[in-house]
Amino acid sequence: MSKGQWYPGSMTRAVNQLREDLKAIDLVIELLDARTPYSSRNPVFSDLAENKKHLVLLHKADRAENDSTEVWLSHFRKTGAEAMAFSVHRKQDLSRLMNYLNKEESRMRSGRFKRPLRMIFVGIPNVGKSTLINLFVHKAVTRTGNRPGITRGKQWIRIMPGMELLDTPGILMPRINEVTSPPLAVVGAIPAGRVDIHDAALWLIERYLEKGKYDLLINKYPGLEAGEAEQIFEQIGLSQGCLQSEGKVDTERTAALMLRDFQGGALGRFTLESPPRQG
Ligand SMILES: Nc1nc2c(ncn2[C@@H]2O[C@H](COP(=O)(O)OP(=O)(O)OP(=O)(O)O)[C@@H](O)[C@H]2O)c(=O)[nH]1
Ligand SMILES: [Mg+2]
Repeated sequence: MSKGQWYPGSMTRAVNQLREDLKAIDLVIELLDARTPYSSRNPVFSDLAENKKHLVLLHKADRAENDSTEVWLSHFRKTGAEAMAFSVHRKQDLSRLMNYLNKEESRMRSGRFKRPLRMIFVGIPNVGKSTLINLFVHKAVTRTGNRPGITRGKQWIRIMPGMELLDTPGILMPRINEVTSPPLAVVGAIPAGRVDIHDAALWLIERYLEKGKYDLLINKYPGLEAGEAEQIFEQIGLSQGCLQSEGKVDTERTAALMLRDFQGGALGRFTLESPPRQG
């Protein structure tokens, strides 16, 4: 098995679990990382969520570039999906989401079944599922008891009258291949042990060069001179003191530092991929 693959067993288990959970769900809120919407999407999921009301949230939008997020939103809307940018750090995003949920809730109320709108957050690791659930838990009116038909141990959180959220997120494994693994490693969606983080860090430097945003790297790592990605990487290792005992640059430590800096926002707002061109 190549370094980047997930264990197929856990993937199958996760998918089966999600299929079970979805039976009770009216609205699926799919979280994608706004910096890498393509790679943070799992195509298996689209099949599972067929026939369900479905909202795409481009999450952590405070870390992505606004104009790129707009391009991604219109891309999703062209494919017929409902999509919204979101950040837990922006009050107006929460209001927009609440407005959307209220509309859905009143549709349920006036519909045939007259029951609460039930929803779930789904997404790949580290995309922000728990943070969003917690945000709603704080707003929650009550925690409701277990309901039949749902895996034992799970609870519905009544976040508003007529609106219930499953307290356990749907976890999707990202699909990992040559295209998706660098951005997924950069945003922290796959554990360092499963990818070559040196490759991911070089890939990241290339993206900054390609977009003419080298100044964002210099901001964080002063004194960097121009060069190829590998040379820049070496300079970062040297200047940040990521060295082995013989004074050589410690590749693993340098790469880990860069990914940490990116994930912590120290390398600025940056979108890692663009939507496929429409023909
Ligand atoms: N900048 C930014 N960071 C966020 C946002 N939402 C969540 N995060 C951060 O993203 C990291 C991961 O969030 P979690 O909520 O733990 O993600 P998760 O999807 O539950 O992750 P797993 O449980 O590993 O699957 C945390 O450090 C959060 O603080 C956001 O809107 N903006
Ligand atoms: Mg979580």
